[in-house]
Amino acid sequence: MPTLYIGNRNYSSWSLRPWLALKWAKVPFDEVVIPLGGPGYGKSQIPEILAVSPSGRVPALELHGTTIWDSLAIAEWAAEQPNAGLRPSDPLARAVCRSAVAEMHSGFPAVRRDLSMNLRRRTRATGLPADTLTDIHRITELWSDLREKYGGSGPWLFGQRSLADAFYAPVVTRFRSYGIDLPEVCASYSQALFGDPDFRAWEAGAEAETWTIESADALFTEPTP
Ligand SMILES: N[C@@H](CCC(=O)N[C@@H](CS)C(=O)NCC(=O)O)C(=O)O
Repeated sequence: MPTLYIGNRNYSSWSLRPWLALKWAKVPFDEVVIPLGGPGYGKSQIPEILAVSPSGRVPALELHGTTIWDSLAIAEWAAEQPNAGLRPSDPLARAVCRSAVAEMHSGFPAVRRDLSMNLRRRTRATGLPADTLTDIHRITELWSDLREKYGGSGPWLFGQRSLADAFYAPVVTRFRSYGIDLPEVCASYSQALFGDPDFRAWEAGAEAETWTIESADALFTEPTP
């Protein structure tokens, strides 16, 4: 059975993505949580992670003695398993789905910087910089566009659950954590994730964790003057 090494459920957005993809693809796997935030954190030098992931980052999936060490590679592997159903069947829709996933995997640096995933957190972020607002606008435009063009058969971006939903799941939770006002179509899309049984299992795990990362919890604790 494969083993997925992940960071804390409350904070590790890159871990949540392939974890959901594996669950949604119905791939059985063991999981090991390696807490982030201690010595070496932020420098890819956490010794417990280096012992299982050559990049010094989680997630990593160990499979028959081989390691897959990136969220997208693991999610792609999950999508390739029989009957995974994580990609639209139409080739053009599939290419659009890949574009959405790629844009998330390589983009939105300001949202990642300012709205760090923190599942337990509920606040209202004020005074966000222009580049963060630009990222938020692009994400809501993308979700609205996908829902309108491809979402007809269900509540997800491409109707049925896909890799795109796994990749944007942490962003859905960030908008809730930081009280970002969303257009109706995006608010309603978010409910699909909040009601998903696999996501809820992850969330329950995050709520049960007692580790904290001070730098993440400190975001927006002071009201902006
Ligand atoms: N591009 C990588 C990014 C993985 C990543 O940044 N993981 C974070 C946790 S969410 C990590 O391992 N950080 C350890 C550190 O910063 O030292 C992926 O997509 O898997």
